[in-house]
Amino acid sequence: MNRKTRAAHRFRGALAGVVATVVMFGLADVLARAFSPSAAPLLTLGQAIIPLAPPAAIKPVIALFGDNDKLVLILSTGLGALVAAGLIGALAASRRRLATTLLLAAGLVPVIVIILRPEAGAPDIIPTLIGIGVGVAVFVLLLRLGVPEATAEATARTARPQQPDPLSRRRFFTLAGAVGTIGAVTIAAGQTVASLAQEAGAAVAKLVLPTPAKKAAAIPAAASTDIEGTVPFVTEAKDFYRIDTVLSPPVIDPEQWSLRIHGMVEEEVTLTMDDVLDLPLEEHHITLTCVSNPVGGELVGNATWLGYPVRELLARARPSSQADMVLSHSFDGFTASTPLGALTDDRAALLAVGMNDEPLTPIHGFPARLVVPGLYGFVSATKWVTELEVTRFDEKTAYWTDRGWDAKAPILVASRIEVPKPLAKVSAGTVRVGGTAWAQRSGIDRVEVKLDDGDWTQADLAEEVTIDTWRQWRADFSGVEPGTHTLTVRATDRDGTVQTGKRRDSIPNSATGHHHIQFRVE
Ligand SMILES: Nc1nc2c(c(=O)[nH]1)N[C@H]1C(S)=C(S)[C@@H](COP(=O)(O)O)O[C@H]1N2
Ligand SMILES: [Mo]
Repeated sequence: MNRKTRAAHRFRGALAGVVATVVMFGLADVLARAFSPSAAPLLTLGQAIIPLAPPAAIKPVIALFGDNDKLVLILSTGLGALVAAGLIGALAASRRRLATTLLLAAGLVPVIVIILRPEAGAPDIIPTLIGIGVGVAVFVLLLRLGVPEATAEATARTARPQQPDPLSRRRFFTLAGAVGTIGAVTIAAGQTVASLAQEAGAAVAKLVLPTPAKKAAAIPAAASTDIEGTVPFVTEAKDFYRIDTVLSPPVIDPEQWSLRIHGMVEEEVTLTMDDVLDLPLEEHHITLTCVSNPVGGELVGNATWLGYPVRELLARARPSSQADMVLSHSFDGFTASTPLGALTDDRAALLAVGMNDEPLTPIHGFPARLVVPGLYGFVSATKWVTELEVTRFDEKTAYWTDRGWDAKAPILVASRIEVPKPLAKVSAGTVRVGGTAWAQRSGIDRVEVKLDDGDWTQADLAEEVTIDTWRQWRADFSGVEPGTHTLTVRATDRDGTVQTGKRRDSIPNSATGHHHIQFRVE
């Protein structure tokens, strides 16, 4: 066989491998929806990679892709699987049996991953097994139709009947393309079914929020600068940033949920959702911030949370005087370390069940989560919270602390420019600038903006709602000349801390630096 035919056969083999794998994932994913999402091979594979990935690689991905980090992970898992399948397929041009065995073995990897999941049951592997069966069959069929067995292997088995002539190039590619398309469509269908099912959220519908015993003060109109293009003062749940380590949020039945307060306490306390809903719940406006937010970034949101003060819950359990930390545990295994003091002082640290007059959505922690003013989410805002373990910083560590992040992380004063947008074209005359600043627990005292290398100019601040909410600001610059300009912003909190201009990475306790943008005056 000449080199060129050999290469062509390798290519056909690779294509057969890729197509078979697409079919396998597609079929298994769609079938998995009938069992449980944890039976979906692509999802479980991606999920299994998260704890293996070096932390140094995770946070940059979050910083780069923000809320899309999960999509990136799933796509790269899928891409990795396809590349592997392509290589195995190419091998089939010379070693058909070995290649088929390898493909089968590779298909068993997600099966093992699924079995190893704590919540997995035997039916969970059925979709993937069926997917593998059909996928391997597709592989064998495509090889038989389009890739003649290599001479050495074929002559060794002369007893076998003569092979049929391989399909023409065009026919083979059409066939492979058609089967591949069917597989791809199944994957898309599976994803759509999954997201619809989640939206339906039967579990969410079970939870009816009571009228708050203590309403939050209404948000005054003056809290917004109303500059077109600025981020709204209240973030809707659907626009609220999302950061967590699960690919699909756990859907928890509120009737099954409970919160256990234990550890260094005099009395262990367990509450059901009915217990929580019977308590006098309070509403508070609180701005939540992610430590991974890059300077000027969008991993920050402000909502009206409904919940019960953690302070009161802890008072029932009576923490030991030796304790200095609460390790909150999530249903999914995530943990956060919060200084005990931040949960017992007078701030509105909440066991939250509502967000902007609605129950929490599954991705924001349904049925219950923590919200603690003044601390980054990774050390305080545990979603799907199930346990509060009273302990000590020198005894227990939290999820991100084990991955190189600080055990304690108070939110630093920050500000960002929202208008004009980076590289926007603005007409000559007065340039209107607007944005948001935050310094939870302290409050924003001052925001200053600088045009090019000019002096810092004080911005006008919108009304403050509470020291735990972000604050909008605006500034006008008149007589700005045509050409390219830079705007820089910095904020100062009520303790007098001026936002530092020193650039620093977000690990281990948040990025620093001044946000600046460029724009053009026409
Ligand atoms: N169970 C769980 N809770 C979690 C996390 C997580 O990974 N798992 N991430 C935390 C981080 S890093 C942040 S910034 C906030 C984000 O909350 P949001 O997704 O509702 O905006 O949730 C926190 N709570
Ligand atoms: Mo975060």
